[in-house]
Parts: sequence; structure tokens; C-alpha cells
Amino acid sequence: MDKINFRTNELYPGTASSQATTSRATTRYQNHTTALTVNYNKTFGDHDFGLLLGTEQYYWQVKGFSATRTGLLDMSLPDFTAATDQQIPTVGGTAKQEYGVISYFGRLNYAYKNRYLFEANFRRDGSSRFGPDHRWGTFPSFSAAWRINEEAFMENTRDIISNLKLRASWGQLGNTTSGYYEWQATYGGVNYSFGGDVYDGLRIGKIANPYLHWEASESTNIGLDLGLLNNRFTIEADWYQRTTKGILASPSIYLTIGNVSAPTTNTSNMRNRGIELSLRWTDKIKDFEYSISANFAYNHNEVVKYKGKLEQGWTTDENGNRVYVTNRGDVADYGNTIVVEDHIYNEHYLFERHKGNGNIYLADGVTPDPNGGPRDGMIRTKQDLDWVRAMLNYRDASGNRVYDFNNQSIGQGNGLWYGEMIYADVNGDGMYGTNDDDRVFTGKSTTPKYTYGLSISAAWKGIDFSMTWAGNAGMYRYIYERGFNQMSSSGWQEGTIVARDARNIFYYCDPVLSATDPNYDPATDPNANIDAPYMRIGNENGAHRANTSELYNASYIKLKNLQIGYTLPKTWTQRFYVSNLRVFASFENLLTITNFPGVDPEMSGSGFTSYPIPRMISGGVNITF
Ligand SMILES: [Ca+2]
Repeated sequence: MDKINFRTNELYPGTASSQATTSRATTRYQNHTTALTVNYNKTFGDHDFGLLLGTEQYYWQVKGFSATRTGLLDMSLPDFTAATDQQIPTVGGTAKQEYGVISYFGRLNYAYKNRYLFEANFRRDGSSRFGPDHRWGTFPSFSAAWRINEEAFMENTRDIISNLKLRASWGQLGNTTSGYYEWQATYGGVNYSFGGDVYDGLRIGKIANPYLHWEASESTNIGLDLGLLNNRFTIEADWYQRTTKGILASPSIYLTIGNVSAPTTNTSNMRNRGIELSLRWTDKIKDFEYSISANFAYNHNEVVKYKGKLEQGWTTDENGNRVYVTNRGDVADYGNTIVVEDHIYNEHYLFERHKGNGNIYLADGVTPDPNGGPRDGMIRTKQDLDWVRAMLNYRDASGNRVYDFNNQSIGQGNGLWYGEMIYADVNGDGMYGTNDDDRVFTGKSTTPKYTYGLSISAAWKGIDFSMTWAGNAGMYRYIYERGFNQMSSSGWQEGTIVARDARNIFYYCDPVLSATDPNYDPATDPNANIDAPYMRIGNENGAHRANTSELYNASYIKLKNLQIGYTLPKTWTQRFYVSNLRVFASFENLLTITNFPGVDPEMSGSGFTSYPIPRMISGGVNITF
């Protein structure tokens, strides 16, 4: 087809039909499920028995084929068989992949006098995704419950306690999170030289692990159900612990093994512990029905087994020098978050602001004070900058530099200057935020520690009302965009590059005088803003470090849904052969209560740059004939 550029009025001839290509592709998915279950239930006096036995097989396969040919007689005949060109067609497709699962399972129920309830489950699952000798996993689970209110000694309390049940369970379940062929090695083509010529060869891309087996999650649960006043008030409380064992991961491997990917292994264990509580009150007063329910949950996750324990600290090497050593690179996956044993999963792992005492020198008046410098890390005054200068100029007895600030030198717009940050020397080696040894565990992640909700609903003479509040707390999001500006232009003049308002929150001092007058002190310049919460605006100079002051509490509570409706009396609507007619208005995400500075604490990513969950207002009519 020809194309025209309307701006220049030029015509671009399209592809000639003899050069046009046509293709056909087929992808075939196939799956079969076979299931067979037998059920048996029997009651002997006070004893109730139930038995279920079953087996299930599942097979899945994909394969695809595609081909392209060139040369059409005419654009109106795009069928694959109509292509005329005698060139060999290009052929491709989807590689054939398949997997299968076979399961055998059984369940046994037993109840005595409807008071003592037991259940045992047994599963044996086999999956083609694991090594030939480790395909099968056995997963039992048991649960028991005691309906205390059915006991004779509870007889007199039944007016108040309508239900009281104690529950306990323990069980294991298998997860197939592995890819279809994860236990096998992968090979790739590679050229090698032999006798001065290049030959095609084959090399291992990824090491096999024939021991790859099921990931199993083991859960323990203890719960209590309580119903009061004919179940008008109910409480459900649960404590749980769930440990996922054998989570698949690829360990760090030594370079001596060569340039290959590590095998996938069942290395890591993760534990979730928590409590869940839900309360509900429901009642009716004449025509007025209402119910209030609230829920609360606390969860703590911890990586209990990964690549080994983190060990780091000061030691003395063979030459008698004090050195800081860490095995962090071997046992952890980290950047601004970290996965390592004994810590929450993806814990924020950040630098901290330096907290100085404001001094420049120690008592001798010549040696810089390593604990001196700006009190909140930001170089705000001449005194602060003089400390940085004294630290960088200081040399030890052998003439070596002792202190370092993330490899930065002093300089406006491109180094340590007014409005820039000093990061804490956490490990005490004199290098302030220079390397990862100064990162700190924050005990915080984007996973909420607490979740809660509240629902209220009411109905009166055809009018109905409901609302749902939900929220999370104890989660933190890292967003640098708010307090650290990466503008491309260097320097900043008030009112020229950014709005005047920015002056109130970003550090500002005279860019010319501060660079030219050695006696200039922002602390005595009435036009400077030295108490700003955020660093100066300017181009990124490399001194910035992801730090804890850019970590924000994303706790929130939201009015997720509010609905008001009115159902017309049936005596009216039935005249029009309508059995039910309800008009309603519904509001989603109407209100968010949070201190989080981003757009929406609930959304993924930093919560600052991605698209938020929308607010929706809708109305409608439900008619049932
Ligand atoms: Ca350090």
C-alpha cells in the first residue's frame, strides 16, 4: 500500500505485491484430565465416618508451527498457498513443551457425638517437572475440632454462648513452582577452534540438578470460633504459622565453575506467622436490620533459610591490619532491598543520613572530628562545608587520606556542596556511604504487617446502605523522586527553572557567591533557604545514595465502597410485571486516609510514578421480571 506524507505531499510507494510476505501460524495446546473419586459415609450410633479416595491425572502440551512465504499475485490474495515465489519459505514455531502430574489422595472424617471432629488427608503427587528419582511428594494433613458448646457442662450457658469451637490443624501441601524442565541442564551452541579452524560446538548453559524436588508448604493453625446471643455476635480468631520449604532458587556459584548458570535448587525456606481476627455483630430492630463486621490481621514473614548466614564485622588480617569483612555477596541478593536469612523478604536495605555533632575539629583544634559535621546529614552552612573540607584534607602519619564521601570531591553542581547530603559511616571505616558496607537493615518492606477492614450494612423499609473500609499498615515504599530532583540543567536560579514554591522545600543558597566568595556563609544570607527538608535542585552528580529518609510509610485506610439503594415496594412494581426494582448509587475508592506522599499507597511500584487506582462513581437500576 502506498503512503503519503501530508506535510511534504510526498508519495512513498508501498511494498510491491511480488515483495509482500504472507504467513500462517498454528499453536496447539492440549490438555487431558482424568479424575476418579469414591465416597463412603456411614453412621454407627454416635460415630460418623466418611472416607474419600481418589486419583487424578493431568497432562499438558504445547507445540506450534509457523511459516512465511514471499511473493503475492495481488494484495487481495493473501492466502499462504497463493504465494508464488519459489524461494524456500521461512519456517519457525513454538517449541514442543509438555508436563504431567499424577495424584493419589484420600480423606478420612470422623465425628463423635458431633462434638469431636477429626479429619485426615493424604496426598501423593508425582510431577514430570522434577528429577526422575524425586518426582513424588507425600503431603499429609490433619485437623481436629472440639465443639465445646455441645458438651453437657455448657448446657446452662447456651442462652449466651450459642457456639464455641476450638480448631487445630497441621498439614503439608506441595507446590510446583518449577519450570517444565528446570531439573535438566540446558545446552547452547558455541564455536571452538581446532587445528586453526573454527568448528561448531555445544556447551552447557545451565547445570542440571536431578535432585530437584517439590516445594512444600507446612501450615499450623489454631483457631477459636465464638458465637454469642444466638450468633448475633461472632468472633473468629486464628493463629497460624506457614513455612514454605524448598523454595527454588539459583545459588551464587564460583567463577572457577565457568561461565554457566547455577542449577535451580530447593534452597530457601520462608516462614509466615500471624494472627487473624474477625468480629461481626448483626441484629434486627423491627424493620431496621444492620450488621457491623471488622477484621484485623498481623503477619510477619522471615527468610529462614537461603544461601547461608550473613557474617560481617571487623577482624585482623595476617599482616595485623584491621579489616572489615563480609560474606554478603555470597549469602544475599541485594540492591536497595535484600533477601538474606533471618530478615523479612525484600527488606529495604538503604544508606542513612550522617548525624554529626556540628563540630569541625576535635579538642586539639587540628584533627577533624569524624563524628562532627551536619546534624542531619545535609551540608547547610559554611561550618558544615568546612568540616567536609577538613575531613578530605586530613592525612594520617603515612600521608594517606583517611576519610571519603562516596568518592566525591568538593565542588558546586558536581560534588559535595551546599544542599548535598553526607551519608553515615555505619561500619566505621572512615568511608561515608562509599560502599555497601554502610547500608542498614531497616526492618521494613513493601509487604504490609497489618491489614484491617470494616464493613457496615443496614436496611430499612426498602432503603439499603453499605460501606466497606479497608487498609494496610506497616509497609514502606522507597521513593526518591520526592526529595531528590534529577533535573538535567545544572544549577538552579529561583524563578527561572522551577516554580518559586519549590524554594520553600528545596535547599537554596546563592549559586554565584557560594562559588566565588570564600567567606560566603548561607547561614547569614537572608535570601538562602538553609532549613529546607530536601536537597538542592540540580543535576544528579553521583553523590546521592538511596537512603532511609526517602522511605515513606504507606499505611492507609480507604473507603473502598459505599452504596445506597432503594427497592420500590412490590405492590407498586408488580402492576408492571416487575418482581423487583432497585435503584442504586455506588462509589468506589471515595476516600483515602494516609500520610503517604505518593499518588496512591496501594498501587504497585514506587506509588509515585505509576497510574493510580481510579475513583469510580456509578448509578444504576436493577430490574428482575
Ligand atoms: Ca563505611
